[in-house]
Amino acid sequence: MAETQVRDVNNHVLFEIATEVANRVGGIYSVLKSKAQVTTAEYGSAYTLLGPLNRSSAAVEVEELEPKDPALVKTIKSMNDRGIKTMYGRWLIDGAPRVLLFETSTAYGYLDEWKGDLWTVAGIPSPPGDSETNEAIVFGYLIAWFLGEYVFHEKKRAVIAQFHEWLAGVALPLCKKRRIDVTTIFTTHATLLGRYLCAGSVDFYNNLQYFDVDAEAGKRGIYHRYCIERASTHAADVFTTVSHITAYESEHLLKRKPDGVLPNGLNVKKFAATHEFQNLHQQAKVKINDFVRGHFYGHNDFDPENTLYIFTAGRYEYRNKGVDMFIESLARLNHKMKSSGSNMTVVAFIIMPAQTQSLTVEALKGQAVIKSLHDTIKAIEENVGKKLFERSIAWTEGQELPEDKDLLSATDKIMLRRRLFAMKRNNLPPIVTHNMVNDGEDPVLNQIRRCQLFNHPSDRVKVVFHPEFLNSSNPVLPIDYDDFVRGTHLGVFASYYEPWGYTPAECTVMGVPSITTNLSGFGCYMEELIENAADYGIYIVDRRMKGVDDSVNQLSDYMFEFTKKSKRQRINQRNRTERLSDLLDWKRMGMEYVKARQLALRRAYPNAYEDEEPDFFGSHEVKISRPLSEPGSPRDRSGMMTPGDFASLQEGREGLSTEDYIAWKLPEEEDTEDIPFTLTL
Ligand code: G6P
Ligand code: 1S3
Repeated sequence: MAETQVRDVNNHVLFEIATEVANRVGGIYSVLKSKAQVTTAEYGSAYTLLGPLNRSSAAVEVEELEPKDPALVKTIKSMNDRGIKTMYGRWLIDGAPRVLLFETSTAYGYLDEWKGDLWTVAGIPSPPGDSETNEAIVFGYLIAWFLGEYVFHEKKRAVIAQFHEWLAGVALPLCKKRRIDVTTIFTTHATLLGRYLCAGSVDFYNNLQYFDVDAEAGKRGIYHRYCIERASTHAADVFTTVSHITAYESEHLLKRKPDGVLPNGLNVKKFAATHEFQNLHQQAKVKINDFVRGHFYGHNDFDPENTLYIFTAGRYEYRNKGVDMFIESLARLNHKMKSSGSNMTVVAFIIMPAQTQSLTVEALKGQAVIKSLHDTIKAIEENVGKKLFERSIAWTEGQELPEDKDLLSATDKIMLRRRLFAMKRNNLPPIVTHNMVNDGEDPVLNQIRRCQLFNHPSDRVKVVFHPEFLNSSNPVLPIDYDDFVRGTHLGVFASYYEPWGYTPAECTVMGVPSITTNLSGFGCYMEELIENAADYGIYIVDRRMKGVDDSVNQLSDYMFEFTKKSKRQRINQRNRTERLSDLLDWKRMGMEYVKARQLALRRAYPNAYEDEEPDFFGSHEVKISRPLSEPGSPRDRSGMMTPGDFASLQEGREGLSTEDYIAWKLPEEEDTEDIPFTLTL
């Protein structure tokens, strides 16, 4: 908490601190990268992201610059003079935010001293041998050092430091103990204990309030990490998370009620006309068709026109990301499609990186066989065309017309026979594209085995497990993730533990329908916003109130109904899905970040607001894009009194609700078929 009241709160400086700045690891990278444009639009050069330096990714993503802010120049110089290496520059993404990256290895000489200090000032233990925690400690001490020096040199402007996740959180208790004159926000994107508990087989959501958190953390060997997370939570002036479901979890596992929810947005790029994104779907689908033809060589007895591509993707967290439920539902879908005599085929992709050795020979062979067939047919096509042309120009009246049987030469026929025989195979098309390090124990493969989804010709549901992230230079499935998503028909994310869930949100902005659950932040958010969400391509499986078996049935029913749609219906639905993208745009979602920052300033510098009406949203700078739905005075919403009074987590309210945040007016529709809602601006 800040001590002085003289800092300029209107003209403040913002630092955002995370371990994934210009360094792709997971979801936080997506948050920072997609949000950069709106944040730089608001702050310009007063916004800097702070992170650890990963030289290989920074070399690609960052262009070095000389800092201009005098306080920044002095602070960096002082740290450099004491041996800390840094890189300052422009992150080469939309918005081009400034980044300052610290080479943590240059500070490891202080590690033991800092570990001792952390124990003394915050009572946080740090056992030897946990390199991830060591890294968090070194990074945290560097950030506290940086902030302390920065506010020493910058005496006029207020400083907000927003920290993402426990890995970046060590500086929070340090800022508090050292009384560094900054105001702080801690945003957690999951809780450590939540992730661990859910990955086991506990009934997590029904027992949240009963867990003995210290004991559970101890049993899992993460007590010291949990201490860092909990200290970060409690030391921050403002504590936030990404969804209401994670807010509820944080309240019980981290023992602080979040002050607000900052849902994740996306940097939405709208096309001038809807047919443009529909055309992109078609183009990307052709690339997936090519892969499928190769992968299923010798078994291409299903028509691409009647084939649907369904996929799930994400970090390999088998139970948390709902892959167990997805596979079981595919088996039930297969049964339903077979017994109803469906003429459709579903190819279900699982894109999740696991430990692999290499691509399989069989996967490579499939693509090679089809490529040879393509090349041969192209050569035959040219030969036939040439012959047909020669015969035609030599033709005179009274002669026989050129006959197709004379056009194929013996050599052409032999070449073609060779290619056809090369496509004979005695095995079924493989499930997995790579050699797995642990094939026999891999949970995804074992579940597929248990459900007997073996790509048999009679199966209407085929499965392809691609245990590596996609990229366009892959010889088997050469396509980038975004293009792949566009080319599919449906994304399925049956998560059990999912604080937000970017994957279905990404589907939505690309106009691809998706199925998610009411245990994911995104699912709850959309359910709250849209009536009859399924019409708009947002299907939500109930994993909260239903038993597992019923949830699996609901998921397979959704997929089965989807297979019955005509092409026309699919095209219409994609149009509607794509229109929802406005809901997920940072231009709107970013408002919650604005509110959190305002709250942080008010808590640290109450005197600066003494003469103002408690206009929490800062009416001078910030435009409110929509009215709030619930009445109540601004004071009720300001969150200035106690943590938890802000936003939806208010005393006496039952369950989780997003209505305090989002008050979208449902439409007076011009065309009810096509326009799901209009936004009240
Ligand atoms: C887009 C394209 C159409 C194509 C359709 C296929 O809408 O603009 O030309 O026919 O996709 O849809 P489907 O759901 O069968 O992949
Ligand atoms: C977390 O990443 P995860 O996949 O471990 O943060 C993401 C960004 O906020 C979020 O979308 C996701 O649900 C969380 O789980």
